[in-house]
Amino acid sequence: MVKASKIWMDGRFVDWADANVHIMTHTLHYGLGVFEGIRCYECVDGRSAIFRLPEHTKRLFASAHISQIKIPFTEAEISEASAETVRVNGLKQGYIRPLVYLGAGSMGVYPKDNPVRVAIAAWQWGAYLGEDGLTNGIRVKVSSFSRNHVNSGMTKAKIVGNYVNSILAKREVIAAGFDEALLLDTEGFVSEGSGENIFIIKDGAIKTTSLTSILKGITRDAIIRIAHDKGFVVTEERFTRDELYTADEAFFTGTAAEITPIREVDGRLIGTGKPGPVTKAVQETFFDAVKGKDKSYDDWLWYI
Ligand code: PPE
Repeated sequence: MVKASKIWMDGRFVDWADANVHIMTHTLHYGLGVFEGIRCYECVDGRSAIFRLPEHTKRLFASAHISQIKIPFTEAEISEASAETVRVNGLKQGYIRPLVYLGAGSMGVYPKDNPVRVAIAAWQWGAYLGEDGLTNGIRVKVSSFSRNHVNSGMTKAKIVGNYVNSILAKREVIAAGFDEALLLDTEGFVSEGSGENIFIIKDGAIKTTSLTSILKGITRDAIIRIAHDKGFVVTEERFTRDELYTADEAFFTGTAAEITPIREVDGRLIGTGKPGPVTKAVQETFFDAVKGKDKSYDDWLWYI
């Protein structure tokens, strides 16, 4: 990670080196906190734009609502602070990480009087699954760990502790020589990657998983709109791992992962084993959109 110089903490900027928390921070012990991941891109006209900032802020507040955490700032304040964090660090492009957590106070799982604290960091972050992955696709393995059951982890909330599930899966598949993990839900249907939603293409039709056990990805939503604009039919429904094995194309979507083609799953090539035409078309439009090149998606950009 390339360090930036300042981090926003509870309403003011502090130096990167001083952005510390007390060891009795409740979230550190028990995992109840919520966060976002947002990208800022350098546009073709030289300006910088944050991709779908209000939607990310809204999801942060929804995650907090699910977690019964009251954020002591308004959505407008958090959006503005996110933009300001990019500005003060002089970043043309980068990744923004708002984090809401429970500070030191009560111990034990019941956070009786713990203060709600908010931090926003931003840093340079390249291709999450590698430049080669973006271009040529990645090798994926279905993890032996299931995605959190919908009644144990709240999968619509981007809760800190939910990511234990993702880390277990990711470590397992990296150790087995793969690039990314795919998790199935507790009934055995395809759910999502450790930090990505998934799409498959078969005979020109696009399918993505329904909103059951997944995070409602903002990139997923963007791809659905882009695909519709290109005249594709997109269905949202559960599918099985063998439907994925026999797809013509597949790709992951996520803020960090952007649009990453999947070239192999569990040792089986997807289609030709190279990114297919539909994947390449939506990926290209996505990058044109985030960089302000395709003006039909300008409503997604928050210029700073
Ligand atoms: N599912 C999960 C579990 C997930 O964490 C993400 C984002 C997505 C789907 C895609 O959501 P969206 O970014 O709104 O399209 N994962 C974030 C964290 C990655 C990390 O390693 O940190 C991200 O992409 O920013």
